[in-house]
Amino acid sequence: MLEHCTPWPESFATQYLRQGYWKTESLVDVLEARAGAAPDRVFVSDLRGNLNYGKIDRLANHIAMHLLGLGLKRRDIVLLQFPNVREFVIVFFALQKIGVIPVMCLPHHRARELSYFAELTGASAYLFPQQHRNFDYLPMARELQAANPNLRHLVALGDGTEPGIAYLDEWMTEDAPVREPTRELAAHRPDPFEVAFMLLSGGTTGVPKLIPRTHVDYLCNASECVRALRWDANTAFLVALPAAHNFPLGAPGMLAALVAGGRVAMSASTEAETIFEAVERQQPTFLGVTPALLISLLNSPLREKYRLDSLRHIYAGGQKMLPELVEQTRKAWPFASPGHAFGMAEGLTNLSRPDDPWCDIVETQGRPVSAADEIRIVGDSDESLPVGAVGELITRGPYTIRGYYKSDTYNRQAFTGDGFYRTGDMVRLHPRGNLVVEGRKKDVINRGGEKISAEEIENLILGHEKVHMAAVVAMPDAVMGERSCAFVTLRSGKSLTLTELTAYLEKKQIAKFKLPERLEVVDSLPLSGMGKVSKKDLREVIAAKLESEGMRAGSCRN
Ligand code: OOB
Repeated sequence: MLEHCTPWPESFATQYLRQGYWKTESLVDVLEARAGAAPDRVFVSDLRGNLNYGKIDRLANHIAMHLLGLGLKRRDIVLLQFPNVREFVIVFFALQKIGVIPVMCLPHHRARELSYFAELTGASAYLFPQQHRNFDYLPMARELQAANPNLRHLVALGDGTEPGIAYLDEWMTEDAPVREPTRELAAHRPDPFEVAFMLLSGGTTGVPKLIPRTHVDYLCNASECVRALRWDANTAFLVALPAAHNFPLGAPGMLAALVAGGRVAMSASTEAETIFEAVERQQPTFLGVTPALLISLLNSPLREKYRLDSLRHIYAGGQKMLPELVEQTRKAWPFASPGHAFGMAEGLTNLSRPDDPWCDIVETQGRPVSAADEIRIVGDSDESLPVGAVGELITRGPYTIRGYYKSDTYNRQAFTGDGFYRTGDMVRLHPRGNLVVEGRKKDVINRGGEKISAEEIENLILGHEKVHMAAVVAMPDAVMGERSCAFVTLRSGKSLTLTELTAYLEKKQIAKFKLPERLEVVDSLPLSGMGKVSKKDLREVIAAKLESEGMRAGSCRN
């Protein structure tokens, strides 16, 4: 396994293989098997049309040859930051074909996050869109390259003439005279037990963590989702959330669709109309969204304009979907059954099953997809709690990582001595075996499914010359579930506004969703018995304040 990653202990690996949870095959083997068996079957569709398995496989070979031509090779790490376009799928598999490991960056990551990933991994290439949601990536790419000498190659979506940039459109024509790919690529095939890509953790720490996922573990994750959801070749998953996120990527998502021999439809954005249009035109059967996105779809006046009845299932994940939202979804779209995806990039995926009793779908967040997932609900000293009690969920299994990349010290805290990942989620076991998420132990703000590490933002705020102390906490919000609120104490005689603070943070080039949406300037921060800032008290203060202002949702940015 790649250096600085934690492999599963030998005894577990042997057992997962023997029991068939791990199969000695890579993502490339699965794609090629599907392309060989049904080359004409559609794998990817978007508004530009359909691409079948054979074509995706050929294009991936073709691009892989170009990537080799650049000098990329097995175990090199690259930053991949594509939006939801067909090239995402093609380039993802092209990288897999030659064992190059992409860090799955999200389109909203900015220079600060990307630079950190590049430095940590020694990434040798950055693959990016030129423009996406009114942001110009090219200047950022140049900046990144200047700051990270390892980043030798810049590969942009589309075409262009800038020097020093490789343009993907020039590689996309299958007929260009490159050498015979299939034979040459045979020498570069990835090892199924090797890291296939790295996901990003929602993270509780000052800097985001990288999550190395191997071919065998991720294929196990995807296959177990296929089994739990009874997907088959007729399943079409609509990728509406950013494709690089674990939910649309494979839990269940695109790679589960591949395992099932099904199809993925791409929605270019999370705008309600774009999603509706994608459903009407591309006829997906399965939609995966966050509860916040689901609310925006339900609230959109445009929903009556489109035919959405190809959908059989609408699953929400990333954040708890409350019972009222489950009921509302079923009422709005009676042809589709709602469900929960309670997953994490570190591994464990819990899903509600299509045949769960209705009350379980309303009240619970589903259960682990694999019989090999071990879960425990524990108290503060890791003691098992009686059934029905609320405690922290810890887990290990054939597709849950045993350690973050290059994080030896943090790993000792995030994993138990016997390899269980501490999810930081407070859950209880429902009498019929599903899990109910009751809260969170970790210091994260979950803004509509996007995770904000309080510590990361506090550290940045503390850099402001007027700030003395800072604490970032979640405040309740009707649509997003939570938004972030910064409490600060100031240096004597200073004043600070939210606009000033966010302008300062924006200069730090962080993803926009991490910016605090409210600032509370206070004389002092409340301390807990242990002398630490009491975030519980601060959350209560801001919730009460919002309540009295009677403005839970209205005046915040979306
Ligand atoms: C998904 O993955 P991440 O890595 O962005 O976030 C994981 C965390 C969980 O530990 C939990 O705190 C929260 O997000 N979460 C949920 C939830 N789904 C995720 N909390 C309550 N209810 C849910 N349904 O968010 C993710 C990965 C795969 C599938 C779905 C979501």
